[in-house]
Amino acid sequence: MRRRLLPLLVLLPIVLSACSDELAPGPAGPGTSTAGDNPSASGSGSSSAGGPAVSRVVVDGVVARGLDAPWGMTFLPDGSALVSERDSDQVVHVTPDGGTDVVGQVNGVDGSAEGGLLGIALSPTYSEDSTLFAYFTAGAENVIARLTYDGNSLSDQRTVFDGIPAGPVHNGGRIAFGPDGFLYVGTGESGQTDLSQDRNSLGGKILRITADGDPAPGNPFADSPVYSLGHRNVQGLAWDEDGQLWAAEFGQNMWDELNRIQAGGNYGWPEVEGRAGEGDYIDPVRQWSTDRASPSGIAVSGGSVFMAGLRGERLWQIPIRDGRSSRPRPLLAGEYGRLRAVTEAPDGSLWVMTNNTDGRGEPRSGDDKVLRLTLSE
Ligand SMILES: [Ca+2]
Repeated sequence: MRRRLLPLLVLLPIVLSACSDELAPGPAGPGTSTAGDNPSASGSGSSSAGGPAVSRVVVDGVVARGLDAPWGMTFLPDGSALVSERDSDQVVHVTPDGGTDVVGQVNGVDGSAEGGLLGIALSPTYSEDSTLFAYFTAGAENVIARLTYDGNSLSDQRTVFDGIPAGPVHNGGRIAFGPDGFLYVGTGESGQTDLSQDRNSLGGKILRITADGDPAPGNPFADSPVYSLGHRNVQGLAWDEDGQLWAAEFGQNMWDELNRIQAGGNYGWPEVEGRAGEGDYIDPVRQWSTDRASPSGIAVSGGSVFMAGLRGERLWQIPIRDGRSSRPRPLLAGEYGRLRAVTEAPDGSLWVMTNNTDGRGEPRSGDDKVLRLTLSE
């Protein structure tokens, strides 16, 4: 079993607080100066878009308990889910009635701090190919492997994509299949900020690839997996009902971002953080001070983006309509601690994963948990 870097974090809180996205909120931490739960709207694409389609969000219970630093989640057709554990390298099958069974381990995971076994995504043609994709840190790089999940256990692991820069921080890690059937990958700049504007680096990007790891046809730059650039650390990817991709990323010490992604778009990092109003870079649709969000996973459901916050310890609901957003609303604030991911279940409920056992939170009884939320108008 690999050792985590908790002792290092304890010894070096000041150094790491300047570069880590995922630290729990603390006194005099960065980004604590803004007032209230009033995230800033950007100048364009963010005016009132009417009332939220979903106005009632209710915690309908705890689906699962006892997970160890869970990170990624993907649903099976039967309404159960697979969950990845960052530090144990295990994949856990979670059933709606509370069952948790380890179905296997991903081989070759070698990461420290924010690295490890990160995002997982079921093939959109799972019923035919029984395939699961996993993004993980393998030493100096992050890679994507495909594995067979036959309903009981994992096997036949094969790396299909590699060379994504890795580090103790900013590993990105979310993977998700888009409505076009291609795999989208949120990466981080691994602490090397100059990678984000370098089109030849895979760091600080959103990538779009085939299931075999090739650049997807129609990508904005010839023979490149790069779909958008100028990102810092993308861990949230989701599509709305119009097929528009939304992405969340961590800011450094000022502004976390929710972006509406355009192919070939440049989102500014490290030249700008948050809304800049400079024509060369696409501004975020919404931004938050980092202590109010530090966003990891996102989902779109019922006309809203839902965004899980680590340091912010809340789930943000951002109503969207026709690509525009209206005033975000904080949910679950402080009630369950750090939140790592949110995913829409086949039955329309939202499963929200806590993240208090990753060495940076304060585990509560039963942590980490998967919560089930129901939405209604
Ligand atoms: Ca930006």
